[in-house]
Amino acid sequence: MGSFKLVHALLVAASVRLAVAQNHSSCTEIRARVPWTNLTSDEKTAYINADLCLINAPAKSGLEGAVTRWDDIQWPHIVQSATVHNVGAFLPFHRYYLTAHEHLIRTECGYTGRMPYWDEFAAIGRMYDTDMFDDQYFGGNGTDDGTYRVIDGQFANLTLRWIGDGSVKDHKLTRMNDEGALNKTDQKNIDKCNAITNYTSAWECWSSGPHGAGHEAIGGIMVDGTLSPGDPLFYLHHSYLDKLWWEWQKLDLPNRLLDVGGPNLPIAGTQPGGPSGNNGTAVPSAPGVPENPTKHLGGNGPEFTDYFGDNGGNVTTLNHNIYMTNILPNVTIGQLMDLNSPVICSEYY
Ligand SMILES: *[C@@H]1O[C@H](CO)[C@@H](O)[C@H](O)[C@H]1NC(C)=O
Ligand SMILES: *[C@@H]1O[C@H](CO)[C@@H](O)[C@H](O)[C@H]1NC(C)=O
Ligand SMILES: *[C@@H]1O[C@H](CO)[C@@H](O)[C@H](O)[C@H]1NC(C)=O
Ligand SMILES: *[C@@H]1O[C@H](CO)[C@@H](O)[C@H](O)[C@H]1NC(C)=O
Ligand SMILES: *[C@@H]1O[C@H](CO)[C@@H](O)[C@H](O)[C@H]1NC(C)=O
Ligand SMILES: *[C@@H]1O[C@H](CO)[C@@H](O)[C@H](O)[C@H]1NC(C)=O
Ligand SMILES: *[C@@H]1O[C@H](CO)[C@@H](O)[C@H](O)[C@H]1NC(C)=O
Ligand SMILES: *[C@@H]1O[C@H](CO)[C@@H](O)[C@H](O)[C@H]1NC(C)=O
Ligand SMILES: *[C@@H]1O[C@H](CO)[C@@H](O)[C@H](O)[C@H]1NC(C)=O
Ligand SMILES: [Cu+2]
Repeated sequence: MGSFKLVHALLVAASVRLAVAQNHSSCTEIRARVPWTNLTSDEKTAYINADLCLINAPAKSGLEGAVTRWDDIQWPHIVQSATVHNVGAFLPFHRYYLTAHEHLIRTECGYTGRMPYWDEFAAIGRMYDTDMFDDQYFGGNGTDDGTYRVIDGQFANLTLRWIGDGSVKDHKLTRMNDEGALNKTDQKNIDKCNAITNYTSAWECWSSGPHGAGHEAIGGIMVDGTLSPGDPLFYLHHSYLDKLWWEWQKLDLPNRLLDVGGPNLPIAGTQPGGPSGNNGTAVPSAPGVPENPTKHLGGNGPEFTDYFGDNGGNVTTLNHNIYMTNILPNVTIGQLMDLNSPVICSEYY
């Protein structure tokens, strides 16, 4: 087959896949997202079991080094680490990433309940007034023996594989709780971000404020910018952050369904692997996190920039391509702006 024909066949195959996926999620019934504490105990158990199902299922991605389906779902975040953080696509990418995880637990692990988020605002000053960290659910803090390994709960001794450069080095799930970090999502910080009337400044407000709250309150793997989805709590935290963005959008919905912006390449020096972040200096690892390689994946390689779709510019647009490896089809940011529209089809309560 000539190369033109091959490309054409690939494009046809891609567009058919996209159509099927969109038909599949035509959004006849909007799915609810509720605080973890509002799930019924049956839903809580089913949700934990669905994540365990991914953890125990063999990888399907074909990636060298991937052993489980949990490794597969961590991969989109690793392979694009420098392309989806410190950029305008930060929030849209993570919105779609939540849906990718939801898609896997529903279609491959039989989860039928509501999706939980961690209500971090409600947890300020009483982080442990919840059953979330109990033995039957996510488990608690890491050990105090200097390894910070999680040794209780349903994810005790969970083995993770990827490190930041996409190579494999087995390590255990770690946590190092810092309850005070939840204050980064207090009323003052939420009000500050909500007072901003353009996305270009608002995304930075969440990124530098409330985003840190849940990551740092849990600690360990959760504070590693690349590897954090290794902790099942990641999805509950990012769902809370996504809710903050959606609540801001709803303050002026018609305009904010169309408002994106910000750089489409990481701000220089903010991310290893980014345009000038990759200056040969390894970012020091947080305690309990595997050694952080100098070079993270993503950034400004042609395999990413050719597909940005931002009309050749350096500003993130609605046309920007969001990539979920082979878990869900590529979509544009425009398709992710409305939480109630077919691709996400969800609402926060
Ligand atoms: C998707 O749904 C539309 C409208 O119902 C239909 O015309 C189309 O053939 C479907 N596409 C696929 C790939 O099933
Ligand atoms: C969690 O563990 C870390 C490190 O072992 C420790 O500094 C911190 O105080 C612990 N937090 C709680 C709430 O026990
Ligand atoms: C986790 O590993 C520790 C140390 O190897 C071991 O003592 C403990 O029994 C393990 N826990 C589970 C639930 O596997
Ligand atoms: C966080 O807020 C709580 C409740 O308002 C307060 O008790 C605590 O001292 C604050 N912690 C930090 C680190 O600011
Ligand atoms: C966006 O909002 C920020 C903060 O309110 C403001 O400083 C900036 O000028 C605004 N940018 C545009 C393009 O309106
Ligand atoms: C895009 O590039 C122009 C020209 O170099 C620069 O003025 C602008 O600040 C850049 N925008 C972003 C979001 O990086
Ligand atoms: C390299 O970048 C890091 C941030 O990623 C910065 O802290 C460091 O100072 C830079 N080093 C040099 C030599 O520019
Ligand atoms: C999806 O996006 C990725 C990276 O941005 C690109 O490499 C890939 O070819 C795209 N896939 C399709 C089917 O367009
Ligand atoms: C969650 O539970 C709280 C406390 O019982 C209740 O006030 C709230 O309405 C519930 N929310 C949902 C979405 O069920
Ligand atoms: Cu992330």
